[in-house]
Amino acid sequence: MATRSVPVTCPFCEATCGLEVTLDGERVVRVRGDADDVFSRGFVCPKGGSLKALHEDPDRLRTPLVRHEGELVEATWEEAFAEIDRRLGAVLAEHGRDAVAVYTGNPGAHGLAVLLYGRVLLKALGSRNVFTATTVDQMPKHVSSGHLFGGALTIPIPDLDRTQHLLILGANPLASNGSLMTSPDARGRLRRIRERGGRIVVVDPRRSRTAEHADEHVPIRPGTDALLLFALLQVLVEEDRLTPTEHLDGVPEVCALAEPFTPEAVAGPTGIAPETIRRMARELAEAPSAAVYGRIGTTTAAFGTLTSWLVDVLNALTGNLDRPGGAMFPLAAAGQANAGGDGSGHGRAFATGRWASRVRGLPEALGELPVATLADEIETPGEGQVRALICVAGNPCRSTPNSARLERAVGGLDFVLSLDIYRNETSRYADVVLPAPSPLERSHYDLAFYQLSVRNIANYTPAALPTELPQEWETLLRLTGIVTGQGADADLAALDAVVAEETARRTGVDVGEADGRTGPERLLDLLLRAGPYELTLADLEAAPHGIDLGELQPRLPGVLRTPNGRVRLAPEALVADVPRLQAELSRAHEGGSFVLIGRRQLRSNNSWMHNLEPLVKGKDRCTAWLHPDDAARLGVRDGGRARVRSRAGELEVAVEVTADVMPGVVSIPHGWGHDAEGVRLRVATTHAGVNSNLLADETLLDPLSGNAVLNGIPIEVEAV
Ligand SMILES: Nc1nc2c(c(=O)[nH]1)N[C@H]1C(S)=C(S)[C@@H](COP(=O)(O)OP(=O)(O)OC[C@H]3O[C@@H](n4cnc5c(=O)[nH]c(N)nc54)[C@H](O)[C@@H]3O)O[C@H]1N2
Ligand SMILES: Nc1nc2c(c(=O)[nH]1)N[C@H]1C(S)=C(S)[C@@H](COP(=O)(O)OP(=O)(O)OC[C@H]3O[C@@H](n4cnc5c(=O)[nH]c(N)nc54)[C@H](O)[C@@H]3O)O[C@H]1N2
Ligand code: SF4
Ligand SMILES: [Mo]
Repeated sequence: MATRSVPVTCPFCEATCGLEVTLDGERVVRVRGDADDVFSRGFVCPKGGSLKALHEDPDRLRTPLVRHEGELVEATWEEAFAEIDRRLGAVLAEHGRDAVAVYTGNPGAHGLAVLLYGRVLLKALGSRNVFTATTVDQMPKHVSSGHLFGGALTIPIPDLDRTQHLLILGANPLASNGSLMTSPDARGRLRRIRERGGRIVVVDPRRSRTAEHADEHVPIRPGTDALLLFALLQVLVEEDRLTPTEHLDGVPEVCALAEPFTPEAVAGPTGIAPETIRRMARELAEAPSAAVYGRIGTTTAAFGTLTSWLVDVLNALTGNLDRPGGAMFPLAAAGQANAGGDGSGHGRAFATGRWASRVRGLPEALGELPVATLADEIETPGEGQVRALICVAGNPCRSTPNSARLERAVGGLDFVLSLDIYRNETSRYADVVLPAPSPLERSHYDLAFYQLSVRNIANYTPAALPTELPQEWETLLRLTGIVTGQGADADLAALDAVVAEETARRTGVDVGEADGRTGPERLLDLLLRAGPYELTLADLEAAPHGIDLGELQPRLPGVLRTPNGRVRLAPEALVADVPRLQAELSRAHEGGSFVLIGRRQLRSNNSWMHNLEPLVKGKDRCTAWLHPDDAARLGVRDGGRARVRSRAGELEVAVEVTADVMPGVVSIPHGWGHDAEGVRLRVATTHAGVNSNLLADETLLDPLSGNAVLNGIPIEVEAV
């Protein structure tokens, strides 16, 4: 029988790999890496390979669900939208806009629909109670980048393909495939650094797979990376080894701040010997090119924003910011806020805290509030109390701190709407669930992640298969119609035309240029035309395996948007947080106490994709790692069980005894715990695991960004 192959871009992580999907009619024969993809060149990981399993998963929703006499039952789209109009309309009419909270999860960032039309809905809704997975992830990096460079998405990316020295803190690209560093086949790219004589150093409380493949693994006590980075800077200052990049303000100030953080002063809290820190600093300074790179382990931490800042301070003061082989600014083809401008780098001052959360008074950042306070906003009565939740492509009942408390809160809401492809731990509380097409049934362009890429790339792939489901952008527009009082049958074409007009106005391109297109394709065409390469969607359609726009180029100062067009290396907001860090120097560490960290896994994707047999088969991976010395002291055996307790909650978990984790540190992967009642995840429930976010404490935050502390949580451990 005749089969055909079509290229699609994998939407599951930040690597944007090209996949080759072989189809027989509408049946998927196989999925493999697309050897012709200009960026990934055939690389694929187990998750990408399971696209077929996801597409065919019988538990994946194909119709809306509406709660009827307490049960979620299948319904038509008309019934579902009528119910939303009635129930959401009532909450809005009675309690106002802030009574409706929105949570947007991670897959929302990996597709055009939610990126382009989610914001249309948010704007129409006008609620201040906007939450996303960003505050359990990388908000500190956005806030520090906003202060330093004037743009929350102006994030320097390690120039992986040219660097001769890579210092990685709290990232494990061999499992995660890279984050805030779009780099398909991160493993191959890292290997080539060593092959060309470069060096990789990994700072991690755990001997991760990336640490195993590095030149050096430096174990660190969780939550103390900012101390280490300040100490590296202190050594560079003391030894007169600074070679600052141009365009910097605040160099003397930041050097003065480093003074108390000597290697000797930080050795106790970090657990890293002073001579190791001195050697690390010298290697960084002496490398022909170097990039310091920090990720989840450094951002989901109490000093997340300071750590994110110090990563870039070190890059800037070693002359590696904005130079080949250092940390550079990508230039994306579409939608990048820092791409245009007059080249002067001038912009408005970046600010957070334009409003505060009602209950805990936590500052807004990037127009959202910390998800760690969502339960407070639901539980606490008063003007502005949250009474309804719209959850878009997210599973906060597994992915956010003290999820047991959040579940109780969500369970008590007047109305919950979930846009999700599964009935899972969060959508089981919904009154209405609206599904989306499978990734094979929608087009793809990675609007967000090409802005964070190690090469400049543009790749658009159309839907591989037709669908009977509405596209998710249409669903979001329909909801926009509902929250603006137009009812469930608003004219979608008219609404979409308004969105296109608005995009055209913002980008300065005539909307007529994209004639003949609708939906995300029209918006993308406009954004490409307005972009720095002046591409069109037709150009991308003519290049089904992508267009390589070349290696990263220096962009200072034009990439900046600061009031004086210079990098603000010592912004007041960050400087003001340094005394809190300094207090850590004198904090005694109790012997025998434990902290919890996570462990991302190659065959997992946060809290989902656990319903796909190819990814979960084999032995139970949701285990707690415990160091042999700790295990002996506690009387826990390999394969035995432990009870783990924190201020927030407790759980019981199978233990793996391994020297790959530091003494005093316990590592449990997040996103598991699929044995809840009311879910339809028949495979996942048989590999349920435990939910580590029962232990994560919603009161622990990085104050500058509102990001939750998900690594370095104080716990107690005992044998069961
Ligand atoms: N303890 C701990 N917690 C963590 C982390 C950690 O390291 N440790 N990591 C954090 C990070 S980095 C992140 S990003 C968050 C993720 O947090 P969330 O985004 O809340 O969780 P996900 O597990 O990504 O859930 C995604 C949901 O989207 C659904 N989905 C998938 N594709 C689509 C689609 O096309 N359309 C729609 N509508 N739905 C879809 C899935 O079924 C799933 O329910 O978790 C965070 N939580
Ligand atoms: N296979 C797979 N890929 C994924 C995901 C997934 O769930 N599965 N999730 C995607 C998402 S949403 C994201 S945000 C990215 C995240 O991508 P990464 O940031 O690379 O995520 P992790 O693999 O969790 O790596 C974090 C590392 O930090 C270490 N760590 C913990 N605490 C500390 C600390 O205090 N200091 C230091 N220095 N290290 C610490 C952990 O041991 C771990 O090795 O991955 C993405 N890719
Ligand atoms: S690395 Fe990421 S983008 Fe590439 S195949 Fe795997 S999940 Fe997909
Ligand atoms: Mo994430």
